[in-house]
Amino acid sequence: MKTVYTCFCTDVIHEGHLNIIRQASKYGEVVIGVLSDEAAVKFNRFPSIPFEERLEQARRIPQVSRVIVQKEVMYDDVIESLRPDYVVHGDNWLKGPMKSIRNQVEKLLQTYGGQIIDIPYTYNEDVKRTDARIRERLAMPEFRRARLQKTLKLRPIVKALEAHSGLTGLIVEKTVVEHNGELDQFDAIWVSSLCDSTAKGKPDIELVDMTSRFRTIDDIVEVTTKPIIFDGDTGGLTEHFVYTVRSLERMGVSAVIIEDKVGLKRNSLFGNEVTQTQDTIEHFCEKIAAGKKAQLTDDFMIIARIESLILEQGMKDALTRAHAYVKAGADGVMIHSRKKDPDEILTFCDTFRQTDKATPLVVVPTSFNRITESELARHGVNIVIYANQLTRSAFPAMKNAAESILKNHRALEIDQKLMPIKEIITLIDEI
Ligand code: SPV
Ligand code: MG
Repeated sequence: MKTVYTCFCTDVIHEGHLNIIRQASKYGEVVIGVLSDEAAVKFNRFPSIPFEERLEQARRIPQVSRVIVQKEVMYDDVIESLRPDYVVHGDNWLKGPMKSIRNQVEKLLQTYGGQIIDIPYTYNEDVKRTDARIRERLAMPEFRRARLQKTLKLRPIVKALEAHSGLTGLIVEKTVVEHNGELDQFDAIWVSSLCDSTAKGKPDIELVDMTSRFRTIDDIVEVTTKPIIFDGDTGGLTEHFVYTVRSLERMGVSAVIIEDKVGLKRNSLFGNEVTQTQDTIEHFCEKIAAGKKAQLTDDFMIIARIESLILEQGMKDALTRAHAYVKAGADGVMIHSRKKDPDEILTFCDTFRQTDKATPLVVVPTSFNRITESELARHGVNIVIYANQLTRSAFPAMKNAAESILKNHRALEIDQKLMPIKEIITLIDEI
């Protein structure tokens, strides 16, 4: 009896999957691999049902003789231990980033004469509806809000990228790359005050009011499912911050980060080049505690951002504040720096981790951008935020297009640098 292997990364088994199994069973005994949560979040959508349930669903399919766990996106371990005669998959893996998985499977099977069978993917109304329903479920506020804490358990380091509109939200949501045989994607969306303000043509001084910031969140939540980390600036008055916490929770935001500054807030990357005032430990702790008291769900996180290194107040001050803020109820600590060298950030993380092994640490490596995610993770960092790169990449591209049209009195010259019209009109899915 030949062995036929297929791997599932789905929450709902629909007609398309059953068709693959039916076809597979014609070639031999069918073994299904269910992709682990850790592997699923790397390149596909976040599982909306527990792993055990996904295993159970696979076991219930009549033609399946065995269900195993596939722990990696790539099939290497499974192929080595199972040595299937056939690997069956929907032909949707013939294009896009999934093609690299297929190429690797093909290479492995060739070493012993195994074969791939590509089954035409079923795209009917029922399958489309099922797909849309899973997406909708992931976008529900209850689910999205809880997802950051779940992701923190599944990822060695959670990667957030800035979004300030529906379109940039879609980029964070949908970008998947294959690199060096690995597939990867972003885990969360950072709603930056700098980029949200910049997109509105305003300075980053808490001028864009909360109602307007919430509109940006609305635009993003309408088209995405990933967890949102909101840049709450100073949090404003404590009496106002408690309302902000409730509103963010209601919208399905997972976390707010507030910084320990008072008065006119200026962007941290100015450092002491402009006047910025740090809050007292006591007052900021009160704000954190009030926010925690106002919070209604266990999912939401209030993360305290320490500006001591930005304002050159020293490492000792930064660490004292970190421990005080955690004691006041902060669910995480963000430490910021505008140095090119990551040394002070790493010293902070190492020292903090000597006494606090659990509280999530967040960094924003805009200036110290040479450091890699795995190095940060080794120093105990849990969340890395790429805070402004989409805005900074789009602005020069748009300016260049405007200048080219003005110079040439037509759009021909810039056209080759632009996204084809056909692509832009198909970028957005219609329901
Ligand atoms: C933001 O993205 O708005 C931030 C990070 O607060 S920074 O600009 O580095 O202060
Ligand atoms: Mg900000």
